Amino acid sequence: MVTTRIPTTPFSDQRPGTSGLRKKVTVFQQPRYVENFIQSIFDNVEGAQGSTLVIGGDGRYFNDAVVQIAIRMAAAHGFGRVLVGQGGLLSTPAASCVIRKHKAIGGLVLSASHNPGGPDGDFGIKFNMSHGGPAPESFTEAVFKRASAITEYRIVDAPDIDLSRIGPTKVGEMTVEVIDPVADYAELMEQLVDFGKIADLFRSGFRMRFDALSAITGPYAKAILEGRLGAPAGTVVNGEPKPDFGGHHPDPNPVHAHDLMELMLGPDAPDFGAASDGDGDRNMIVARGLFVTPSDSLAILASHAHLAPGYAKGLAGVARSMPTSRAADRVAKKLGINFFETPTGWKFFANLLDAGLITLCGEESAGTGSNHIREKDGLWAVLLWLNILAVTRKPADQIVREHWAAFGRDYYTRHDYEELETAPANELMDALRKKLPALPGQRFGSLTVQSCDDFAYTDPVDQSVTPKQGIRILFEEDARAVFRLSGTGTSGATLRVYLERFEPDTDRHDLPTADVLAPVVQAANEIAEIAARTGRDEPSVIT
Ligand code: VG1
Ligand code: CO
Repeated sequence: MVTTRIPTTPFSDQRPGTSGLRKKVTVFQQPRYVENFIQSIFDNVEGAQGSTLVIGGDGRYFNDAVVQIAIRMAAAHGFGRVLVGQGGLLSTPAASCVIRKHKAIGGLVLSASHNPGGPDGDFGIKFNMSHGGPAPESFTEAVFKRASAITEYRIVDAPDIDLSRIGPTKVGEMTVEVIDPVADYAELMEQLVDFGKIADLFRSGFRMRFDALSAITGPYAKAILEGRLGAPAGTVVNGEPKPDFGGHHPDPNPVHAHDLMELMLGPDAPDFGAASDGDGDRNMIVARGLFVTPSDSLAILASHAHLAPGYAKGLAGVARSMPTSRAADRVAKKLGINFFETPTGWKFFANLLDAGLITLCGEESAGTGSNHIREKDGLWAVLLWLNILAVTRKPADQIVREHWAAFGRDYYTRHDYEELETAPANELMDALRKKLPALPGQRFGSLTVQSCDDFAYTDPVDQSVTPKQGIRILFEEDARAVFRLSGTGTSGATLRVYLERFEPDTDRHDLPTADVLAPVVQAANEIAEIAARTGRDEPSVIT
């Protein structure tokens, strides 16, 4: 087999963001763009010779072409074996599971997650390390550095692999094994949650809808919920992964999963509703008549996890990303376990999980996970909820209300201002940063600023410091506003404003979220001068 060294010149925009490199498909389709980035990753993988590499993606447009390129480049780089999901598919959590189980050196996960797909949509490439989790900043920065100075990439001349057929094929010295994308993952789930009890629940007439949003989780949810747990056929809807996700945002939130929301808030709602995102690592949980915020879901899972076999011994600790509501903190305190607050992005949880400091972690953006892998895991969260419902036999909304009664309720919303021009968005953040020293004590409407800062994180395990991870403003009235710019968008800048207010009084747990948070929204808008600086009166998306 002939390895060819192809001369190339760098692209200046290959710096990975919150979760890998994400760009428009048309950007990735430029000649040498994919190859440059993959070579830059491989050049930073230590010990690649003879090792196992996992490759798979969420099936979006361009997935199949990039899988073939990656296989040919892996052979040229000296990997011994590639494990690739059938059809080039692997959900992000399944990729993490496969990397760990088969002791791979890492994995290429092809996805732009919740971003839209199709020829005019987005594509993405991320690298996961041997622990199964996203590469840390030190690695992604090294990749960027390499990509900025790359002069050649290596590739073998070989025909495309038939990805539809499970089994091994040789590409030069390297073996490519096409694997069932669901099997290893399903086996892991069975060790963590009580399949027998959940099957009993379905047998008792319990009904749910799982909306896969035409993305990767369809095959996983069908195999596990309908295949293994006996949920009636039709429980999983939009279960066929499509290259353009049927034209929708595969983002499981009340806005983009509106069909599910409508069903769950309507008169014919089943007992439980759930959805997942493009690459299967996010989850949305809806009780009958009640959307469960991801922040609440994390807290509820933390306080009930011991009901599932995988967590029966209790939790070592819980971590949440900084903008996630403080609901999980209260659970950790009550349980007397570790608690950590990390920057946005799953990569910051890996060290805590590896060191055994935490067992569960989550983000406000619908990501929840545990130490079973090193990624957030959409279907796992749904299964853990089902386990809890199966053991308690309580309706999901009752579980939520009882949680609020015990711990208080954190009203929570996020305002996203999408596709802003980059310069004014950066200026808004800079201006806000400059204001911080003068803010404490100032009053905005009915709220008074208690403290504020620009969040910097010191990793408790390796002591690495990550500055500028979002500006947080705490009000004396137990409210909080957080501002940060998205690191996953592909056009212009997206400003995310996270707003919350704590309400301990049970009599005030059934108020409309928008009403409770109106003063916080107003204060946040005023402090950051959002309308004046962005020219927007309204956010693009409110979740
Ligand atoms: C967003 C979310 C963040 C999440 C990241 C990747 O990042 O806010 O919580 O970890 O997406 O999720 P940002 O930088 O745009 O706010 V996924 O499911 O898109 O891989
Ligand atoms: Co995702």
